[in-house]
Amino acid sequence: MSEANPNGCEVRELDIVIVGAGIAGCYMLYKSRELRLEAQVFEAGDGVGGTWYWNRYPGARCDIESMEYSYQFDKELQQEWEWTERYASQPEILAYINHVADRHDLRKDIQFETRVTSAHFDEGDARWTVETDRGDRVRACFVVMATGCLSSANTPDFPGLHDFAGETYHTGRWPHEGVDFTGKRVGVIGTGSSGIQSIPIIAKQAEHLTVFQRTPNYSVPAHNGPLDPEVQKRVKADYDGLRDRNREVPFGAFADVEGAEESALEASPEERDGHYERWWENGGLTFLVSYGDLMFDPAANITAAEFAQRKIREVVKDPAVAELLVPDQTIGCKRLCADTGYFEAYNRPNVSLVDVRKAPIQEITPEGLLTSDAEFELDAIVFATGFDAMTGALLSIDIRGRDGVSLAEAWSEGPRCYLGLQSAGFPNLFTITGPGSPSVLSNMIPSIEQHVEWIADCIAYLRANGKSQIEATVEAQNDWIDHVNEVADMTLYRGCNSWYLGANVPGKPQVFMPYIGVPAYLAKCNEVVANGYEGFATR
Ligand code: FAD
Ligand code: N01
Repeated sequence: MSEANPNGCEVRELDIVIVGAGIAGCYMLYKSRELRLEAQVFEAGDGVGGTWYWNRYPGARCDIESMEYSYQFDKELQQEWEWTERYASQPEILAYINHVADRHDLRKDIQFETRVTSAHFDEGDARWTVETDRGDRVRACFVVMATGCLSSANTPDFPGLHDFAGETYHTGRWPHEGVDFTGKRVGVIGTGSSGIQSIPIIAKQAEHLTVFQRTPNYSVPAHNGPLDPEVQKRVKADYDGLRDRNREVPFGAFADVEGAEESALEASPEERDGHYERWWENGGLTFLVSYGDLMFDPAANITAAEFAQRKIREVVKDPAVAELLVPDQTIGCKRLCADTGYFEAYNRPNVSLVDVRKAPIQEITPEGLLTSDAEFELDAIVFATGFDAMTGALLSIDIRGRDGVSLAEAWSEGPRCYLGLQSAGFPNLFTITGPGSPSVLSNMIPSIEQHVEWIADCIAYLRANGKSQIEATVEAQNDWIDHVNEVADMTLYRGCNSWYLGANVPGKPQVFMPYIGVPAYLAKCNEVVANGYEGFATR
């Protein structure tokens, strides 16, 4: 069945519309085809890959080891693919996703360079009408938002930004042809993971690099390097076993790195330092599981924080610069970073650090940047200022559910979701890694796969049972949000101005968004299904 849209074109009737062609959207398309659904993906970029398509800044790579940061649904691919480094670089991950798209012939159902602008639910026939910035208008039973948790770039609205005479870049919107900073005076604003990965590389190229830091961050050396063929062989010999073990640990990764259950406070200071030293040498995010209570007990956390602070003071030669770089917050409550030569970069004569917490950025001038106590002449500014995380991409689409209520209205005091999969009042609309799911507090590819499979199973269930609609109930959603908050309150995650809380975007409601703990979450999702989609109303 079809009708004419306002442009006189035919309105296509589909089973499912998928928004986004990152890791989530690509797999959702694959699963939709398995269910023989007529599917269409819309993607704003001109290629697949999402995060790995957009974030092409120098030094971009994953900080979950490549053998674990990968799809598991295609068992042959998992055996065939050879990662070259312990932590894969952005070009390698992008090549991997492109390979997946080719291998499964995904592109023919993806419309690139097309941004979805609205999705409206029609209660009369229980269909969503989806519109794009290219004038497409399609109708579908189901809509899956695979729009990404970290896809909506956040560029602070500094006065004068548009009058800057030099070049500006955002790490999450990096030019495909790359950028040559040779001979340039470069400013980087932001010292989160993107800043920490790119600063050492930009420092080597630029004539002078000025880093504008608001909050200093903890970072553990990644100790990246070529992937040991023996590690690759061992993992591949029991890949499913590793994936299963990862489902039983809180972050959904590192199951084979034996995290300690005991308290940091049980060890003597000498034992503790030796212990931390070994974890520091192991490198990366696993430092946070070196003791069992680092994210639960402030006194335990301080021991790890002080160790990491000491490391900064040991590396950075100028004591005043070192003090500026030493964080004063709980370690881990902002996302821990993994770096290659980050603190060492500040020992270079062409790198300087500016504290914009003390003297905030006032404006961008045509020649550079003005803080409340100095002016800096710059040829290029890099915004490593992060994302409107978890809700930004969803709320930039005009989504309207039952009774014409918009998602923006429903989420005006912060996102409200049941299991991060659905929001009450928006039937048949699913979110992949939505707020209230482990998402950004987990190894995201397995979390994405679990969501895609849950959604596909749900659609299959509806069809098998002659039902056409599913919607989270308000009660189940409220109970789940209370539970998300109770769990967060048992930890130290709320203790700083992180993007997990929305604190990085002025005016955003501050609500702790991700769910902490993969195993409990998986058990809940399975229980909901076993109880006939408990907490959801079907009709
Ligand atoms: P995305 O990859 O963000 O894809 C979403 C897609 O939707 C994008 O292509 C976007 O263009 C498209 N889109 C959004 N809105 C619209 C619209 N309205 N219309 C059309 N298209 C739209 N996670 C880890 O677990 N481990 C890591 O090591 C790790 N490293 C990371 C490094 C960086 C630099 C960043 C930014 C994130 C990292 N992440 C990491 C998180 C990463 O985002 C996820 O692991 C994963 O790639 C998300 O995939 P996705 O498909 O859900 O979303
Ligand atoms: O963004 P961020 P990101 N004035 O929000 C500063 C993933 N990721 O792109 O902390 C001055 O962490 C802001 O300061 P403050 C990962 O999940 C992973 O770096 O808000 N400064 C902060 O320093 C990560 O957590 C990798 O005070 C301003 C920085 O900008 C997530 O993506 C690599 C400012 C933003 O840091 C986001 O990381 C990259 C202002 N007005 C990303 N506004 C891996 O290594 C913001 N800032 C795998």
